[in-house]
Amino acid sequence: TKKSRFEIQTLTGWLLNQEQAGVINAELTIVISSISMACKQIASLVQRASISNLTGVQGAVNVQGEDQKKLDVVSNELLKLLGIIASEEEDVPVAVEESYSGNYIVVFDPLDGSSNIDAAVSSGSIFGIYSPNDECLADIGDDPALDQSEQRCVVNVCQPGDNLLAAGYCMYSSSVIFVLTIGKGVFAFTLDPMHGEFVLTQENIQIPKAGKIYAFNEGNCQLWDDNLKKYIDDLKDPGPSGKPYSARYIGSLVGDFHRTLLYGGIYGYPGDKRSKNGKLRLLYECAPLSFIVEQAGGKGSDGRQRVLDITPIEIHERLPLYIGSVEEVEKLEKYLA
Ligand code: P6P
Repeated sequence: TKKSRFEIQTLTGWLLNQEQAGVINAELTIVISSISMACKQIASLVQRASISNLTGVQGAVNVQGEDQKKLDVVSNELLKLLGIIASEEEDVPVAVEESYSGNYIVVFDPLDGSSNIDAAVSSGSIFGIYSPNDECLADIGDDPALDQSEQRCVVNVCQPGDNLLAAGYCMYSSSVIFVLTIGKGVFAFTLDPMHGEFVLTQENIQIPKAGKIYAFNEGNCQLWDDNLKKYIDDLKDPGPSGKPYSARYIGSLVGDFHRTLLYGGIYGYPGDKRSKNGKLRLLYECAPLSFIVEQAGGKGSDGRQRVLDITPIEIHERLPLYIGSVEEVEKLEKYLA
């Protein structure tokens, strides 16, 4: 049924309701609202990339050794403007002084899947929000490379995903969708281009308990553990239902995750002989998405343990990730046990 325009709830309105209900405080409302503003700007840059010559590489290499795309750099700068620290595009956390002394730490991947933008395939920004974990300050590392304030940041940033206060992503696809959890369910807001506002389009998203879609890059299968190869082969066996699983993989984590969240199934980026911890980053990819999927009744695992139980040692550390419907992730874990 078509909602009257008075029933349509914007992200801003929804956040204010959560604040009035005491679920979040005014500062967290501002941080999330600011992130959504940055995502709107990134969305318009992504959608006009070919027009404004923002496709292609920046000519620099990030700490990951990856060619920074022009939009990676621009997106990172946009989010940093919000006084945010710990980004995939930064070697060490950028402690923007006023934000550090603030109450929240935001970790983010400013533009995941940016290599897809030149072909107009979905991409996305991923973020997680922590409060500074004061007891961490007691054991500040003594890495001479970091000055005192950065040391405090590094120690503060390395918290288990269970400490997340909020997490979300903005997917830049056929529509721009801001997905958010503040610990009480998962909500999706679609950008209405007519008004430039994110409007609530899905409440309390629940991932199906099972789903017959798997998203793995099978091009790497020669590098995989034999048990994992057996798991994937068994998905292809039609079995009594007469229907094998479907393979869907767009090579963009946010797009593959969002489809898994709504349709069910499993996304996996395994460790392999070349990179035992796989490719994805624990702090700003695996943990925020695992918080979201658990809030939607799903599961995020490294194949053996719950992602949200793991405390990062280093901010860019990688982790194998298997995430999606509980039954699908648990089935995989049995093969890897
Ligand atoms: P591969 C994009 O570079 C990314 O970080 C994720 O968005 C995506 O799921 C994965 O890497 C794709 O990696 O090795 O399959 O091309």
